[in-house]
Amino acid sequence: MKSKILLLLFLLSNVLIYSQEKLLHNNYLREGLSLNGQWNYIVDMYETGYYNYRWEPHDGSENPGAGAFFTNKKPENKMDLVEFDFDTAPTLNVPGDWNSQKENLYFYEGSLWYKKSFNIKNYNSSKRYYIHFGAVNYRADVYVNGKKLGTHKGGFTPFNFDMSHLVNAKDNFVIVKVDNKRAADEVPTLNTDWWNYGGITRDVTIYELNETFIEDYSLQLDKNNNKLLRGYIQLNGEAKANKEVSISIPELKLIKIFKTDNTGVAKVEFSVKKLEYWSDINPKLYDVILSLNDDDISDKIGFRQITTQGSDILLNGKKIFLKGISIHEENPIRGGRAYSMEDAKLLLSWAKDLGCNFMRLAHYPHNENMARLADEWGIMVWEEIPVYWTIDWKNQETYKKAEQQLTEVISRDKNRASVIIWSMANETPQSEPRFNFLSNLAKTTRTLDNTRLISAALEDHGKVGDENTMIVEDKFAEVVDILSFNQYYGWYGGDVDNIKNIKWDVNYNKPIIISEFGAGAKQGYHADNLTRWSEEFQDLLYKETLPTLAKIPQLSGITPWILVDFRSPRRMLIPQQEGWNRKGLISEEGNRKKAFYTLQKFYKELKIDD
Ligand code: GCB
Repeated sequence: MKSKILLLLFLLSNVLIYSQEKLLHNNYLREGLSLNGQWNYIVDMYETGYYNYRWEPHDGSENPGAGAFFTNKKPENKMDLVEFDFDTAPTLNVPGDWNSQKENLYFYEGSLWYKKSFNIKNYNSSKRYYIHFGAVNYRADVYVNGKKLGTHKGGFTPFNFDMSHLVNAKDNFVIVKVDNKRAADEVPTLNTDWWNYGGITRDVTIYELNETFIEDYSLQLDKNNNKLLRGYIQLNGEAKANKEVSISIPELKLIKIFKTDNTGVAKVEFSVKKLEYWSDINPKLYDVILSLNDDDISDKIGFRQITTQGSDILLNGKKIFLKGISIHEENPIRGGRAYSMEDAKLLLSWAKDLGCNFMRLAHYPHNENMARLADEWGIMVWEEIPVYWTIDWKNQETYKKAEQQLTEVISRDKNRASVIIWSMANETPQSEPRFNFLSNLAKTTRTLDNTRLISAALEDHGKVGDENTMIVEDKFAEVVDILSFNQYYGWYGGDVDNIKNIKWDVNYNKPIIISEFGAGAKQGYHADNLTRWSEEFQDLLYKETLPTLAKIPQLSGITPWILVDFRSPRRMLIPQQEGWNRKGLISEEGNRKKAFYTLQKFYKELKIDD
């Protein structure tokens, strides 16, 4: 009997995985209590705080043993044995990865426990309290006051839990077990070309909410009618059915009232007479206020249409060229994962200087500041999930993990005008299971959001018997709106001198984005332009590649690889790499390489013919 109960409890604890609440939308502009700052931590290589010595999880038991770290247990008397203490443990800053904060954690992949104590000012037992994480890489097991809230997997997307039933005004504590071990069936998988930074890498915030509150909403310009705004408002709480909710846009002198249905959802649809459209040239954002009774939340939303016609991309009906750059989520100057508005300003100001109106946020969802600032500064955005290289295509659980991350990023950024493309994957090897996997992701994306375009970074390869012709043949190219592919002629194969003779023969009447090309260069290393790793070599590759790509008739944009050198465990050549992928146009110290100016000039002189 006892073992049956234990089994049931164990199964229940597994059911809790993925059981976090629906995302609280626009946490960005809601007022909250920040839990950022110093958190105590314990490194737990052997998962001693999670499993007992029979390798059974402590949190599967009603009476977790003295070794369970999430209980925050203290010795009750001088005889008592407790082999951990958060209060005497060292601290890490949150948000922030552990690798860049502590030298001895630089290469660490494994489990690490965080703990933070908190009080809730003006605590009111009739309110609801949510704890929200911007991102934790990769798996987070979250406990409040010794009880488990749930588990989240996926290192780059937000999640939240309702912890109302567990918190009080004073002396609360939250404990998070973070595990960044890579695994073959996860997303991403074992092999990536970026640093696997572990930790609570984005903000942690507590939100105080009314019993019934606005949980989620969307407001977008209809893709076919540029005078129609559409979306929904979703309430959460006991009294969510048949409630009046309103949307107002003061600048347009407009207030609209809607009623929720039995599930707490109000469909929103109304026409507007005059609207200034968001674009890269005029990044117009409107203040939008949503109200339930006298509880308001506000947002800043831009309205625009992004469509394709033949091989053109149209922004508000006008052909555009996407002058882009690929970016990893790193602030090389501070070191480590980027997370703050200051980090976003640094990266986006470099992209602006380069002359970009577009950026590819590779290879996973970046922190929300990036899309928010892009909204304000007029930079269009490609967002991507880490379905990278060889994912476990046949595994349904792996698919669910990818779909969950996709759903979470769409949920978070669905009201950002700057975000124009959802990318499903990067450089994935072709097969039937992969086609089904990606097609299902595309299907989900279209159901969740039909106002944006779908793409994926595919690959080209040489044509048999014609070494100067490259082709892209991929069944998934039929599914996407924009055909994007990475190409490294002159770096991973082919002669830099021969780039000018290369042709791309792409038989799809769709817009093309070259989602990557590039070459590695150590900033400050000068040699003749055929010497690898020299700034001159990288510059030559850009000088040869840009005009060659420009001849592709369907070319609608490029996002060269990459804005800044970034850390990668795959790049250990000394002295050229030293743990950095050197394809950046800017070094880790912020110094511009020669090719930066070549791309800048290309963008400046680029003419778009209608
Ligand atoms: C690629 C990958 C990117 C790598 C890059 C490289 O094709 O998409 O993640 O970092 O090549 O530098 O090799």
